[in-house]
Amino acid sequence: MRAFILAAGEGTRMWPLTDTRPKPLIPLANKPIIEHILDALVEAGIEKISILIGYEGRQIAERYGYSYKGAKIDYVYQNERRGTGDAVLYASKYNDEKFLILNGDLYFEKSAISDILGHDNAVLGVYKDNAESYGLLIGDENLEEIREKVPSSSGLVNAGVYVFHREIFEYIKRVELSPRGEIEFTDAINMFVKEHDVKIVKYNGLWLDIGYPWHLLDATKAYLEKMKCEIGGEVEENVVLKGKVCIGEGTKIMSGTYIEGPVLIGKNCKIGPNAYIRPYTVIGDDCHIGNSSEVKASIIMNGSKVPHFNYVGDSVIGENCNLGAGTKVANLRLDEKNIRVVVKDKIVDTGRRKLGVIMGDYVHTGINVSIDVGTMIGSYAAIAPGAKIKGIVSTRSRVF
Ligand code: TTP
Repeated sequence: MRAFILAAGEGTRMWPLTDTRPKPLIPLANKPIIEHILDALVEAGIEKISILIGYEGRQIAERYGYSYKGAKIDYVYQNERRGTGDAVLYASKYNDEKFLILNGDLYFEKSAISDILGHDNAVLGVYKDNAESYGLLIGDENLEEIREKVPSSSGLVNAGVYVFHREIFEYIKRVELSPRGEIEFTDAINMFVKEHDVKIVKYNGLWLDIGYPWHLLDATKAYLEKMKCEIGGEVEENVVLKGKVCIGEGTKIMSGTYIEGPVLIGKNCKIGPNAYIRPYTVIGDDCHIGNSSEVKASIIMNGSKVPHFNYVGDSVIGENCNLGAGTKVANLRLDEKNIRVVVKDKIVDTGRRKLGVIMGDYVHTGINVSIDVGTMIGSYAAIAPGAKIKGIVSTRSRVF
């Protein structure tokens, strides 16, 4: 069966991490989200993969080319972003009878694919205690309706993985624009279920969706808990590694460093001397965490440096950033209330008491910069020594 991956969204809520890359290329545990999907597809025996690309889509095509671990890949360009239904309709150019359709911004295991493949028309469902921000699957064995954002609900929700016969395209063509002005795939499914059986396939494995940047921290935590581990690299004397600590080839962990797993460290990094890395941290390739720097439950992407006397907690640091000596990140409000941030001009409660900074790529801070809770810093920003920053720092800006 052909897999059709929807990877053309703009991921605006993920700013600043989507400043420089499409959302499917954001790394989860040092591997782009879409690569986890490609791996699951190949492991489940899928041989034809089509990827719908749009925003910054060239990066996806350049990275994966025309084959991946034996599967053939091709790309379709979505000219205009008109909604998920419109996105799925681009698959109609292929002659296949049936399609496996997947959102390109989710993490799931191979069993999600193998569970659903045998069906004719089916939607994958995953259980959520708090289902109100998802599409609730109404029905028992057969789907009766996907109901969006039902307050105080729990149950199986739409996991963004579907199998549909090509007849679904006719239903998408009949969908009217939703209140937010988009052609919604779920509207087409709700019409389709009135005339066809659509199975609800329950999936019990790990399923992680990432809508806002801080969801990447939650997804990382869940992923690291299940991760299997290898220690490559070089570990000097007087290093303490507690619990599950995965270390990539060419990485050097220097004396006096204390690491509490689960922690994942990529290739060719320099850690220490005397660094402290706390649970649920992921460090990419070619990073440096230096003397007296502490990193807690954070993601440090490829090529970034946290080199001297830094504290980074509950934060995402993009690629190729450099923190000046003594730059520190606050991750807890004094009143310990939930941290709220502005996303697309609206205040959003992150639901987290602890959140540090979300930093795009190529950000540089001078010495002793103080970054307040929930600060979002656009890519290529430069922050002068001693600055105190909070709120939103625009892409490419200079802060004095
Ligand atoms: P959404 O989460 O609705 O959109 P998005 O990823 O652009 O995020 P944001 O709201 O932050 O801007 O998309 C669900 C999936 O469908 C996701 O994998 C992206 C994909 N998609 C397309 O490929 N084309 C589209 O036109 C839309 C709306 C989504």
